[in-house]
Amino acid sequence: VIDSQIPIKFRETWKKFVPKPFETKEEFQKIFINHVETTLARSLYNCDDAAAFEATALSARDKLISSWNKTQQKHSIRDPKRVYYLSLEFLMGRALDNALLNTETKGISEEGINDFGFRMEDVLDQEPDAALGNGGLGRLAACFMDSLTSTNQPGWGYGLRYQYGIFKQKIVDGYQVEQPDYWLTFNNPWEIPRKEISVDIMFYGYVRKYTDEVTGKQCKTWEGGDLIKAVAYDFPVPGYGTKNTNNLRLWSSVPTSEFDFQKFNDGDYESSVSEQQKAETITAVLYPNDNFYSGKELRLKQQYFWVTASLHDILRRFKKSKRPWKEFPDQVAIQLNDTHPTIAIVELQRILVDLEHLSWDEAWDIVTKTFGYTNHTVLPEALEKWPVDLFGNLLPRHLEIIYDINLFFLQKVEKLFPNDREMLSRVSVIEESNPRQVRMAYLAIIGSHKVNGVAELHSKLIQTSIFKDFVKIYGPDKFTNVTNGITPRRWLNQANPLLSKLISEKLGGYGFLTDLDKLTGLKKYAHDKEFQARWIEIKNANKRRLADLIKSQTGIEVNNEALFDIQVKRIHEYKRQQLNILGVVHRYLTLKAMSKEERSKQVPRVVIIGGKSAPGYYMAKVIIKLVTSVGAVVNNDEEIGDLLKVIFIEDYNVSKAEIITPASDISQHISTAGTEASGTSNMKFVLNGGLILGTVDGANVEITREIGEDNIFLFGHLAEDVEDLRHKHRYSQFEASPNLAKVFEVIESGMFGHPGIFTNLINSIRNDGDHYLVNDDFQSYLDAQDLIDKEFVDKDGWASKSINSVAGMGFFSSDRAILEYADSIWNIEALPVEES
Ligand code: T68
Repeated sequence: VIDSQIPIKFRETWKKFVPKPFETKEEFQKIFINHVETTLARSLYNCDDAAAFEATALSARDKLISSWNKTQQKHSIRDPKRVYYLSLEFLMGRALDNALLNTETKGISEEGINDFGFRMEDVLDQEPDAALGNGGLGRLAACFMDSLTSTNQPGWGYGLRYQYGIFKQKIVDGYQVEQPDYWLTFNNPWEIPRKEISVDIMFYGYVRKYTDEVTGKQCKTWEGGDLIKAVAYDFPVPGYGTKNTNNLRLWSSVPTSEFDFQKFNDGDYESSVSEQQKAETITAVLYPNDNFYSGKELRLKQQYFWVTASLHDILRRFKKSKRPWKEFPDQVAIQLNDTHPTIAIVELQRILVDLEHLSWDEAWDIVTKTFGYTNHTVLPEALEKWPVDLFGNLLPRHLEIIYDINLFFLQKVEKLFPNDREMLSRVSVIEESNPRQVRMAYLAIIGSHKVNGVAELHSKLIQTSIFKDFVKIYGPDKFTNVTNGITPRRWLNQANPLLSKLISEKLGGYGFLTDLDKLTGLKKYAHDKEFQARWIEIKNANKRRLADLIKSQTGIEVNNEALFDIQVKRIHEYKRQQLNILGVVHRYLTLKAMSKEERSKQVPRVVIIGGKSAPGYYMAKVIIKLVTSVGAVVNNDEEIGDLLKVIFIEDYNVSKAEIITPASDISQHISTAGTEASGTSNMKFVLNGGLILGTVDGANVEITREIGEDNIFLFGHLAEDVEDLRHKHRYSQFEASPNLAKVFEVIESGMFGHPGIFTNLINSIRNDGDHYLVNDDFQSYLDAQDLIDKEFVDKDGWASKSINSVAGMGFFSSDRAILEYADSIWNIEALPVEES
């Protein structure tokens, strides 16, 4: 066998025996049993739900691998320009239901396992979530993988294979407690270990100067550091309505064999084990912060490890084509999901200059044409800055290159703005603080050809605030917007099969799942009584499904007739769960003050809040405690009964979101204006027929435009007012809105437990400048809630709002977002693998 290829004369035989993916129930059953009996070494006497899950997943995987192979073969032959999506987080959730639905084999496989006495629901429930992300950013990457494949884009994702995903949240005595999420306890049927694909990654070491013997040029090389090996694990990403299957490649760290061997020879067994442990820690655990930067060396190691392994892989693929380096940007687009992979810009420049010996300018031209950078936040505490010393110690050559990139950049700025000294220090990649810091966002802008925000308002904000100097320097064309989206496959078809089916009946098939604009066809049914009735019945069924989950997790029975009011997302002061729960206390006080007669006229509510706090985020943890404490009082107040329930959903994650999202009447997206870059759960809730209570922030603005302002409950100050309000707080006395003052009073009276627990939370609003404008927006929030109560009574009116909203959601498909990236940033084209 030459060049690892089977000789031509044997290929016909080979092709004859290439496994055929299952198409019928019987073929599925055959493969399923084959996996139970051989892969799992079990039998019909020894096959529980867990084994059934594994065998079903392996059967689905076989099917995916066969289309994965075809896709990769086609890409190898045609060698199109590809995009590489670099993300430290991929919040994929469960894969089995998605794989079966996307390959349109759920029906036959369900019948297949039913014959053996299994229920699909129980089997799907065996799968642990792949929770390799924190929140919106990681879930966006997962939706983008689905859309890349479903729109046939040649593209791969690159990330890290953490052994521990985001922690599991337990509520103990009303407080959040974290438990490790070791998600790899059982075999992971979805991953294909590629132990043969490995890259040695260096850390620390020093820079050596030398003169090139051939050219006589002064060169630099980085050497003498510790080596750690990255090995590849591949995850097939199924698309819907296509034979394409893309790849998500996650890297795992292991010790280099060289290192081991030497230690072993020296008889130093113990320390060879400690090397092993050191290597494994790099990809051991996901950092559990959302929208917060913490400058830990291990985090920088993760970033460099991942980026370098990925770039190495990308370059190897490019080199096979034997094209000249200047064609690299015609073949490769790399998207930076936030600043986490920014070091890729420096690493590529280093490879091209130090190892491939291109001139600085040639190399830099290639680099800047290759990268695009997506910004996900304007919050100052979330912007990555690395202390120069820490950086230079771990990556000495990279720090030098950053200095050079910065020098050339500042020279350019000086030419453009010769009299503006301040500008130079404002835009320098190095912040002259103590300690000095490397500003990763600035480096990402300088090294990319396009910078985008994730919703219109956010993209406008970054251009006028944190990056405004860069707009002056580069002109407006470098900055653009690509509004986020969500995949309708998971977030409608999978999460809400009943609604998906009803829509397909009306629109003549499931074409809307790949062309979401087709939903406009629902408009004409918005006032159709019969359709409204079915619409409402589906919402009720989804509410019952959530009520069952609540019952099983908390023991609390909720009234299905009640208005389900949901806020699920990471707990963060800027997302303002405190506003929600303070509003709940106000509602409780109002109900308590009513006569029985008045009470009987009120709309019952179930307030559902869920989400994780970063383990070290004190104030977010206090907010959780307030929610659970209010729940403990309200839920046991017999006078109130079903009129108000307050539920905290423990351990909110992707698979719970699939139950929760279809069940809302109202969901809350109430961030302080200008702080939530986009939000994506807002899109998920509306797509599932829930209405929104929200601020004029992030993608809420565009959702309003698409569905009509009569179909959304907006409140609060605008982003343009925020700066003035904060300024005012610094110089004038706090004036509590009377309703908020009352709420503070009862919390301080001890109604919800020892008031000391909540002192700091109340003080952050009353005494410390109310940075998130809780007080400023409080009355407006209560007014919006009153309006909701009023409108909810009119069931048909509400249903028509809901139908019209869904009809307007086409724009928020992540397919649309991916096509915008493909067109305006990546310059790539779809390459479908035809039916064979
Ligand atoms: C979110 N960001 C935005 N960050 O908050 C949200 N941060 O508005 C937006 O819709 C979403 O990104 C997608 O664009 C995050 O989720 C993080 O999780 C994160 C992780 C590490 C460090 C900083």
